[in-house]
Amino acid sequence: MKKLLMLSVALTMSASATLAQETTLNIYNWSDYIAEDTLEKFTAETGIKVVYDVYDSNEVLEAKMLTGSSGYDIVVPTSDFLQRQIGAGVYQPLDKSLLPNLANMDVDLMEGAANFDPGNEHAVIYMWGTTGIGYNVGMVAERLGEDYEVNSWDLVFDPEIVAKLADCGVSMLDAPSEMIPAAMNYLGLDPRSTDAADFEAGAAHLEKVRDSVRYFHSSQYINDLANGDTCVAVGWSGDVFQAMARAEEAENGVEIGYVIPSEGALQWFDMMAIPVDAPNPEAAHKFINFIMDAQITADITNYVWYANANTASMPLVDEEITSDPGIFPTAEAKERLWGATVYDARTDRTITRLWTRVKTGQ
Ligand code: SPD
Repeated sequence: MKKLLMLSVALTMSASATLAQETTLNIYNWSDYIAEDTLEKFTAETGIKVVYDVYDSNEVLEAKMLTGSSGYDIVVPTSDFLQRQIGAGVYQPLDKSLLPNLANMDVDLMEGAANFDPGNEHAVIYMWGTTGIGYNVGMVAERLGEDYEVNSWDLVFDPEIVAKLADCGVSMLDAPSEMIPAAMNYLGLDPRSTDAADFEAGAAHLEKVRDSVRYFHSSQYINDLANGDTCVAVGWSGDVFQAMARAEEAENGVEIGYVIPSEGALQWFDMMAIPVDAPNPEAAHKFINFIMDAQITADITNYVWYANANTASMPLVDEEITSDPGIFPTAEAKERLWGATVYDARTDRTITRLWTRVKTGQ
């Protein structure tokens, strides 16, 4: 009898291990946005295999989500895109009973995210950051003078200044809903405006500096800044810090700075969400809960240099990161940050059309 019981326990165990191993979780996340060992740890803990794809643009993710049947279980849209996609019925409500680690999350930041997803019904903050300017300290000083203080959008939006930097390589994000409002803000207009005339003005200003921009791309600048192949990039906070870290590791003499310009900048939240047609929502909930573990989130922040919204993780995050105002902005800098506007389809089309004109001149 005892032997029979042991056999049945052994069979049950191996059956559930096989079942777990057969389960695959399909994740679609931003590039350069996870620690080296996160997925390995998740598989070791749950037995769930992960297939992990990356993108570097909300527009690319949105196109896939609106088409449907993406096959993904977890995706990570930015909060403004998330809101529009929730409206289109793209995401399923979270089952919070499967997410006990929600207790680790920062209440204020989750409340901020709830502006885009009332009650945080569909998504949890993955990481957050700002869109500012990364620059090569030496190359910029060579061209603008040792005393030039980099603290303004002038660096990329003043046609005379950016022209002096064109030879060492200036890049901008290929992100129309960020670049055009940043230019509007520089002109003294409300970056959250949805007035077509304001978008026209922002785009027209970008056209004035277009000839000084080497490329528009949203991930290539990390390596280019790190290697000294470009000298200025409008970029996302953590990505610029990753460039700094890569340069330091390479010991190539490249020194990189990141600034949240004095005129203000966009603050954004990237959100983990489960598509309505996800093949494996149960495993997706397990993954979201796993990411909200204090140590796992701290490991990610320590690797990708992005701020997280997990209060319990903070004591485990390197002090070099928690004390850096480029990653966790000061209260004074926070006053100058603006949140993204959710655009309706018509406004979105206007922005896309203007962006083509900025990039191609047509
Ligand atoms: N390499 C990770 C980049 C994450 C950027 N998130 C997008 C923010 C859009 N406002």
